[in-house]
Amino acid sequence: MFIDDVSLTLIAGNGGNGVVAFRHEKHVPLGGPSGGNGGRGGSVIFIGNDGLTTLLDLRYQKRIAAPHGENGAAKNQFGKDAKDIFIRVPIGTVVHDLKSNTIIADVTKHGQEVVICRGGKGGRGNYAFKTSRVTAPQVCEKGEPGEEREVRIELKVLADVGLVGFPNVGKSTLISIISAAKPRIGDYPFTTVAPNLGVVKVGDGRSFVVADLPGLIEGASAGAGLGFQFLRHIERTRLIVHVLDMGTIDRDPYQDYLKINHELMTYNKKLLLRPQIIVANKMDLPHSEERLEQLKKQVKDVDIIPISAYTKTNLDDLLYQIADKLDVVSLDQFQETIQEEVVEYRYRPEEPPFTITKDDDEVYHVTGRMIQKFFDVTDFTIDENVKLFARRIRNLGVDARLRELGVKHGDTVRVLDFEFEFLD
Ligand SMILES: Nc1nc2c(ncn2[C@@H]2O[C@H](COP(=O)(O)OP(=O)(O)OP(=O)(O)O)[C@@H](O)[C@H]2O)c(=O)[nH]1
Ligand SMILES: [Mg+2]
Repeated sequence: MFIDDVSLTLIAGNGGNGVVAFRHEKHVPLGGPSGGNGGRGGSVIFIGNDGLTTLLDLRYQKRIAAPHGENGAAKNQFGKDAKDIFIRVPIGTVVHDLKSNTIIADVTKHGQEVVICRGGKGGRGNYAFKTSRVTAPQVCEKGEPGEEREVRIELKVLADVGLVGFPNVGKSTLISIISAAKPRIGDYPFTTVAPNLGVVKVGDGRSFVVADLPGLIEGASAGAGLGFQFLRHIERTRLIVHVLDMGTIDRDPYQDYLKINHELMTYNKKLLLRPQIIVANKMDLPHSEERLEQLKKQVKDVDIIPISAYTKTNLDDLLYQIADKLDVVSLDQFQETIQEEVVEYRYRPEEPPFTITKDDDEVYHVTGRMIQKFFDVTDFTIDENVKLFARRIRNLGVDARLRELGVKHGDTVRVLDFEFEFLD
């Protein structure tokens, strides 16, 4: 719905492989293990940056991959860790994992780092497997694969300026003449049902983004009208421009002003700390001047800018005042008045280490998080490593469980997508 929304694939680097090696010493046949560990794969990390306002940098990318870790080497040399990839994203960036359909990150602060895809750990070389009993291990691990995710990235920072006010006061009319936005405008309440965004350029070159929001009514903070969800959007704007109708006979601008502020405050007390400007609109209509004088007496602490969106009067003054106000509201100050906690979620399903099911052909099938993890780091071309894999899954309790299920020596068992003979 809003400014930006991009989908792409992010891939962390694989860990480097560990190796099997032995020191060569004269007269010592196996001079002690010396295979080093692989290095860590690079992670893909998002970092909040308040200088960015769009996801444009990501728009034309389909895939971003971090480098792999280096393999270990003989003489117990560790492979180098790969460099992480840092992707700068604007504040308000929300990252959805498309596969699990969950939100995995919500970047709300400058400098906030969120690891989106974790680099794979390096595999251990045979030096790491040396124990007092096994002095010449032949085993090593492959590096773990880096995480890969399909993500949808959405920018939720709505705008610099939010236009608020009762329905029909002229919010959409205003945005339609100060920006290129083309909202529906109508002589009846609730013409606008979803926010419209417009980029406004000021005469001196400054620019800002304005959101025209659906009108609020009394009780909006409790869910009346279209209220509640749009109050959330107001929360994400830096400056509130409060539009009042000065010309329509049956409206009392001051009461309107109080009511809307009451709704804002009920929704989030801190919203009243957000800077406001009052736009006294419809100054082309009769009696508006008297009402303006009246309003100026009633509201003393907020700037009131009289305009007519209809006759396009005094709009330049309004835009300069908005731009000046925005210049002095720091983003930090704005974030302090956001109600939500800084959230940083990662999807961690509570999966069991393994599960055993029976396939259609009556073969037992072992799958699961830990099995996959051990599988990924095993180089099955090396006998010793296959044995290590077998030992590891036995330690998880897989063999015992298979035996309970009635599997006998020599039976076929499927582990992930591969078939093994069960040796008891
Ligand atoms: N006379 C006069 N009429 C105006 C002015 N600004 C807007 N209007 C009229 O007021 C009516 C409502 O305008 P909108 O811009 O749709 O109002 P809104 O605040 O966006 O209303 P909602 O979307 O329902 O919240 C339209 O008929 C506009 O033509 C103005 O400065 N003077
Ligand atoms: Mg409107």
